[in-house]
Amino acid sequence: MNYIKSKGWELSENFVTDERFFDKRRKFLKLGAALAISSAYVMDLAAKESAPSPNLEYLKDPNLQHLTLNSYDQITSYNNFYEFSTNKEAVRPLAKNFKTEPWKVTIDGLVEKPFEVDMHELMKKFSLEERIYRFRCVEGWAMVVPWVGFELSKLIKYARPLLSAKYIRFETLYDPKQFPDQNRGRFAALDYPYVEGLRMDEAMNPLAFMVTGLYGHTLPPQNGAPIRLAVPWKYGFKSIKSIVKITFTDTQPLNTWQQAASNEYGFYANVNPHVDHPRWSQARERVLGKFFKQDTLMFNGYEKEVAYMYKGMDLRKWF
Ligand SMILES: Nc1nc2c(c(=O)[nH]1)N[C@H]1C(S)=C(S)[C@@H](COP(=O)(O)O)O[C@H]1N2
Ligand SMILES: [Mo]
Repeated sequence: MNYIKSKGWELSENFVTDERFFDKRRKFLKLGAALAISSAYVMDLAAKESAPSPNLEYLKDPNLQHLTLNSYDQITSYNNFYEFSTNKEAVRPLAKNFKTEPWKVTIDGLVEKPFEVDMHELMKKFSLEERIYRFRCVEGWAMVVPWVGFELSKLIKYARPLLSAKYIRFETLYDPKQFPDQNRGRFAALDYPYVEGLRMDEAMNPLAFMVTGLYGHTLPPQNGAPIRLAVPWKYGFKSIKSIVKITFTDTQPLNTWQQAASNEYGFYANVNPHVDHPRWSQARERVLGKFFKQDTLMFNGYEKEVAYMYKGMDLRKWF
C-alpha cells in the first residue's frame, strides 16, 4: 500500500537555531529564545525519570572516546515508536503497561532449522556488554546512549543461517490490543508490522548490536523492550524495536520507511552529512538537551569501522 500515508508530518529538527546564524538572526532569535524558554519550562514541569538502579550484569564500556551521555530521562521521554504514537512525548505514557512477558522470538527463513526461542533463554545464551553509541535520527536529532546487550553476530551464529542467506529481516510485534496505531486501519501512520533489514555483512559487523538494556537496567518499553536493534552508523529508523521475528533471506527486505516513502528513505540509510534528505539538510544535528547544533559525522562517526562495506557504492544512489 503506497497511497498517501500523510507524509508531510514527519518533522525535521532543522528549524532549530543554528549557531552559525546566531548573529544574523538576532531578531528572529528573540522570538526563538522565548519559544525555547517556554518549552524548556514545560519540559521541567513534566515528570523527570531518573535511571532505575542497575539490574543487569554486564561488561562496562570504558568509553574511550569520552562521549557525553544523554540522561536516562532524555533517552526515555523523547521517542519514535509509531505503534504507540507519532508524538514523541506521548510514547512513554502510552507504553507504560506494554507486556513483554512472555516474549518469544521466531528465527526462520534460510536457516538449518527454524525455531522459536524464549526471551529469558536468549538472555542466558549470551553474556551482556555495554555499548556507548552515538544515535542519529533521520529527522536531525541525536543522542549518546549507553545500551546493554550483545553483538548481533552472536545471535546469527546461534541461528545457523545457510550460505544462501544474504540478508536478515526483522519484524516488530503486531498486537493492535497493545499498539494503538495498529488499530487505526487506513488512518494508521505506517503499514504494520514494522520491518527492517540489513545485508549479512552489515549484520555481522561487530558494531551491530542487539539491545536488551539501557543504563544497566532492563530496556524500558518506549525504547523497544524487550529486544531491539542498534546500528549506530545508520539513521535511527533502522534500529527496529520490540522484535518478534528474525528471517534470513536471499532478497533485500522492503523496510517500512522505504515502503512508506521510497524517494525519502532507502534500505541502507547510512548516516551521511553530504547526502541531504529531500526536505532538509543532513549536515548538522541537535543533540537532545542542547540548544546549538553540531556537525553530523560521516557514518555517524563510525567510518573506520564500517566504510569498507560500501566501497565502490554510490552513496547518493544507495541512500
Ligand atoms: N517498531 C518500531 N521501531 C522503531 C521505530 C518505530 O516507530 N517502530 N522508530 C524508529 C526511529 S525513526 C527511531 S529514531 C528510533 C528511536 O529510538 P528511541 O525511541 O529508542 O530513541 O527507533 C526506530 N525503531
Ligand atoms: Mo528516526
